[in-house]
Amino acid sequence: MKINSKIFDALHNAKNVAIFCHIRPDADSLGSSCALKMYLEKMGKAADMYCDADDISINYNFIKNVNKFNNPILREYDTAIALDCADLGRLGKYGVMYNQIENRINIDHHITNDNFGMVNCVVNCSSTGEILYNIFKAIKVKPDREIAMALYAAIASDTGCFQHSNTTSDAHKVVGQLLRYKFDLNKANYFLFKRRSYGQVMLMQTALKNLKLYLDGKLAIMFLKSTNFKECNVSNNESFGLVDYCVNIEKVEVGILISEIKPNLYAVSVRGKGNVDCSKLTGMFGGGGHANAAGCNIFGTCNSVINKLIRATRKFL
Ligand SMILES: [Mn+2]
Repeated sequence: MKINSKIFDALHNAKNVAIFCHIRPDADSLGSSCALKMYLEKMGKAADMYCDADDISINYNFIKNVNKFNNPILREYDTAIALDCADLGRLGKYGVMYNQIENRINIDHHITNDNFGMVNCVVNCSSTGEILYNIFKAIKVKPDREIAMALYAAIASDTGCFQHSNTTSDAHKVVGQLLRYKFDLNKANYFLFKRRSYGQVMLMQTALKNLKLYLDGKLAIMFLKSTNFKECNVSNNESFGLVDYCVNIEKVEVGILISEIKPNLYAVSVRGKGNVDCSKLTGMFGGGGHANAAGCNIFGTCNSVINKLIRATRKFL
C-alpha cells in the first residue's frame, strides 16, 4: 500500500490527539478510532475520541474503548485526526473543533475524499481499518489483541463480511495477520452480523408476511407500519438487513423495504443486484445512494407509496 509519507512525521510529532469519526458511525469508523487511540497510546501519546452521535449501538460493545467517545480527558490538542470521513461535513458538529486544531490529518478510503486535512492519507482500499494497519506496520508499531479485534471489526464490516467487491487479496492478507493475535473471532462476528433482539426477529416475521412480488417477479416489496415497530418494541432505525430478504429472492432485480417513520411518511430502502441503478430510482424521489444500495423518503399511504415505487421501478426494468 502506498502511504503519504508526511503522515509518519505528523504521527511522530503528535502528543495530544483528538480523533474524529463520522456521523451515524459504522464499525469501520468506530473500530478505526478505537484502534488508533490504542496504537497512539502504545507510542506514548494521548488521545480522546469524538463522534457526533447521541448513542452508539450496543452491537459495538465488543470493541475496547468504544464507550469512551465524547468523554475527553485532555484539555488541549496539537493534532486532529479524522477517520473514514470523505469530507468535513461527515464530522457533523465536530467539524468546527477539527478545524481549530493546529495539525490536521485526514485518513480515509473513499475515492470521493476532498482532501480537507493538512496531511491527507487517502487510499482506495477496503476500509480505513486496512489503512491504519499498514500505517502502523510501516512505523513498526505492532497491534495487540484488542487493536486486532478493533481493526477486524472495521475491515469485516466495510466488506460486508468479506462479500462486497472491495474484498481484495490485500484486505484478506491484513486480516490473516490480525488473526495471529487470537482475538475472539466468534464474538466479533456475532455482534457485527448476527445479534438481534427478540423484537427484531418478530419484526422480521411481520415484514416477511408483508412481502409481495411485482413486475413479473423482478420487484419485491415488503412494508412495515409504525404499529408493527411498536408491537415488537423495536425503534424504526433497527430494521437493518430485512431488505436483503427481498433482493436475495431469485429473479428479483430490485428489493425494497418501506418503513413508516411518521404518519404517512415512509423511509424507503432499495437494494439491487447490479442490473438496475438503485440510486437513479431513489433519485426520482429526492433520495440518493449507490448503484446497489440506495434510499429515499416518500409521503403517502402505504398503498400509494407501493404504487409509486412499482411505477417508478417499471421504467428501469
Ligand atoms: Mn469505511
